[in-house]
Order: sequence, then structure tokens, then C-alpha cells
Amino acid sequence: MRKYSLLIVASALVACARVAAPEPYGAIPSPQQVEWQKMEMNMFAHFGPNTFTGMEWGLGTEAEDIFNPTDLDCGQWASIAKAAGFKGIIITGKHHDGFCLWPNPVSTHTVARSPWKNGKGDVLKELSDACAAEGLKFGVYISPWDRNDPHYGTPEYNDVYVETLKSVHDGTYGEIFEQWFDGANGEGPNGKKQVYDWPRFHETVLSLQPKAIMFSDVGPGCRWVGNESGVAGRTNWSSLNTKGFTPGAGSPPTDTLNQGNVHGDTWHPAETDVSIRPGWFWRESENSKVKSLEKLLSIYYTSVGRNSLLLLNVPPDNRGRIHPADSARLIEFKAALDEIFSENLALGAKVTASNVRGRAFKPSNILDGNHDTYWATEDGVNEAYVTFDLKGVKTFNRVMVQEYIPLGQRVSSFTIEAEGVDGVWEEIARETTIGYKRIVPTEKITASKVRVNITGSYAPPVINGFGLYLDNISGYNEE
Ligand code: FUL
Repeated sequence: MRKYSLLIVASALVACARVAAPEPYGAIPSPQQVEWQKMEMNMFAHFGPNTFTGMEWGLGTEAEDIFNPTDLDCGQWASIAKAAGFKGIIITGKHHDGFCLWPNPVSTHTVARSPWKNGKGDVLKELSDACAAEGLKFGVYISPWDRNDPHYGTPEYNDVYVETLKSVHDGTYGEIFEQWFDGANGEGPNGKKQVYDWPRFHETVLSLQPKAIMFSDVGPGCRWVGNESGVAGRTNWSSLNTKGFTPGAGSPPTDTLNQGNVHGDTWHPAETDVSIRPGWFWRESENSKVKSLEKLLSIYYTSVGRNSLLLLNVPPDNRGRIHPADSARLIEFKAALDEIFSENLALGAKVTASNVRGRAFKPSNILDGNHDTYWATEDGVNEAYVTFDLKGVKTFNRVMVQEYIPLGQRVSSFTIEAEGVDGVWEEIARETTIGYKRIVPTEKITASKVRVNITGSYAPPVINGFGLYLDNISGYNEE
């Protein structure tokens, strides 16, 4: 008898184990892209001759001795970035003026010719070391457009640029998590625009840093969000049609970059780059124009809260330090995020769903804090809902939902419903895409049950995170 029941238990276990995970759908991320997306917030650092001249786009004719920070401290940048919750820092190793913050062997326009540290300094080395010490990742912006290099506008420049990339990615600065290629492309001394050899540039980076994510209008790796104001599309697909497009003038229209393409051919999640100040570079006159806490929170909701990574520019000043106006605001920002998101009011809820694929995909997986466990429905069931019984009444105004992106982005429409104290269900939000993370602002709602109702999905939904939060700090609301 005992043997018999053991057999039943064993075969039941086998049956459970047999329920396969849903098939991936459409374009899917690489493991590196998943890790990148989980970073959520990174710091951008625009620094170079413009920091000393007050220009946004240096001419390339600036004398090297203009670069002379009096008190450069990359440790200060890294510790502020860490305290503010950023996971990595991306620095403008070379902006359009061509000046290199490291002794680039194929350029004469570098720190080696500056008075800073008697020409022996290397900002990339100092910053990559400081990042490593703080456990932050290190990334670089190496502008393809170069207003200094005499070869610019000729095929030889592509060789110079490849050598430039090599000298940054060859391991001198450790692992580089992201290479930023911006799309600006002006004319060289011969009046011609450079014809970039993008495949060669990509190969160069990947051969040296196989894990690096490459940013441009069309990746490969991640895409520009289409504006510099911190706003990703309310509908935001991480997939994009890239065939036939190039970074810069040949890129898809900005509204496409902003929203991605449903069924796009490759996984190119949006990165939202925006500056904490009016300009990308530090200038004295903008010390009083650092974005308000309210604005930063709004940017957080329209970037991280809309399935995008936030790359917030915090430009160091002409001493080579982050100005107190910026660091104070960043710390306020982090404190506000902690206050809003430290308590997930949905934790402890009883979770049920209208359809469940099998035990391994049970609805309570959504609240277990594990990225890799999720609720999924059976094949063929693309519309379904999941209900959170809050075991009491909770008041919230932010609803967070996450899709398990390793299987692709699937949901195209959903609503959020809440059961109020009067026992009446009410629709409180109606949205389109979810992706890695969607934070939906709502009115202040007091409810005992909340439901996510997936009304459109291209494959069985796979949901791995849910949260209810109360934001008493920002008045942010969508439209
Ligand atoms: C753009 C540049 O032209 C701006 O100066 C800035 O660096 C921004 C982040 O990218 O393409």
C-alpha cells in the first residue's frame, strides 16, 4: 500500500515536472541584455574641454591645456553614484571635439598633452578603478564624430576610430559594460561627412568586450529612446526593426525609437538619456538649474516605469568633482525612491489566477522576489487575470507589473482593477505594454483586492513581479 502511494506521489511529481515552460515569443534578449535591463539606473558623466569652455559642442580646435581639473576625484563620482542607486557610470571618453580623456595612442588631442598631472593622467583609468572599488560597472561614450582628427571625412578615419576603440576596450580599463555610439555626424575638414564602417566598429568592440552592450539609435544592444527629455513611450516595445537603418541620419523615426516596434526583428530595449541640468556639460551658470526632485521622480516614472533604462547625466564640474547642487539632489532622489518603493503593499497577498499552466508557474511566483520564477498560463490562453487578495485594506497610487523578458515581450494590453471597501470592482488603469518593468500611476486607491487583467498578449503571459506602492512625494500622473 505504502509503495503504491509513493508511486502515485512520484508520478504526480513527474507529471508536474513535465509541464514545460512557455516557448519564447518573438525577439528575445541575450543574457547580457537581461542583466543590463536589471541595472535600471546608470549615471552618465559628460566631462572634457567643454567643462572648461562652457560649450556643448566643442570645435575641436581647443588647446589641450584647457583641460586642467584642479581637484579631480573619480572616487567622489563613484561614491555619489553608488549612494544614489546607480549601478554603473558611462563617461564621455571622447566627445565630438575629439579630445580623449585617456592617452589615446592614435591621437594628439589627449590628456597626455594637457597640464593635468603633467600629461601623465588618465581619467578612464581613475574612473574605472573607482567604479570597481564601489562595485559599479564602467561604460564609455566614444563619439564617432570627431571635429579634431584631420582624417575625419575620409576612409582613413575609420581606421583611426577602430584603433581608438581598441585602446579603450583592450582590457586596460577592465570590463566595459556599455559602449555608447551617439548619432551626431558633422563634416570633416574636407567638407565631407564621414561614412562610418559600423559593422567594423561593432566587431572591434565585441571581439575585445564580448559582453558589452552597444548603444546607438539602432543598437546593437540597446536603442536611443528618441528624445533627451527623459520620456519613453507609454507603449514601449523592446523589439525594434533595424534592417536598413543606421545610427544618426539613417535611423528610424524618433517616435518609433520611443515606442519600439511590436514584432520588431531584434531585441533593442530603450535607454533614456537625460541630463540633470539644462546642458550635457557642467557650467557655473547652471548650478541653480539642477532639475527638481519632482522632475527627477517624473523622469523615473517615464523611463524605468516604462520599460526603459534611465541614464541620468550628472556632469562633473571644472574641479573634476560633482557639484554639491547635483549630489544633494541625487541623494534626495534616492531617499524619495526608497521611501516610495521600500514597502510593497502587495506582499503577503493571496494570489489566484484565471488560468495556471502548472505548479511550477503558480501565481504566487509573482510575489516571491525571484526574477526567474513567474506565473504563466497554458498554451493558447493569452487572455487571463491574476488577483491579489491583500488580506486587508491597502491604500496605494502606483502599480508595478513585470514580464519575464527572457521569454520575450508579449503583453499588448492590460487593465488594472481594484475592489474597494464597498465590494465593488472598478477599473483603475488601462494600458498597453508591460515589458521588464511597468509602473502605472493611479489615483489614490483604497482596496482589498487588485487584479491585473491581461486583455491582449501574443503568447501566454509570463508575469514575474507585481507591487503596490504609495507615493506621497510626487504628484506625478500620466497625462
Ligand atoms: C548627443 C550629443 O550631440 C550631445 O552633445 C550629448 O552628448 C548627447 C548625450 O548625445 O548625440
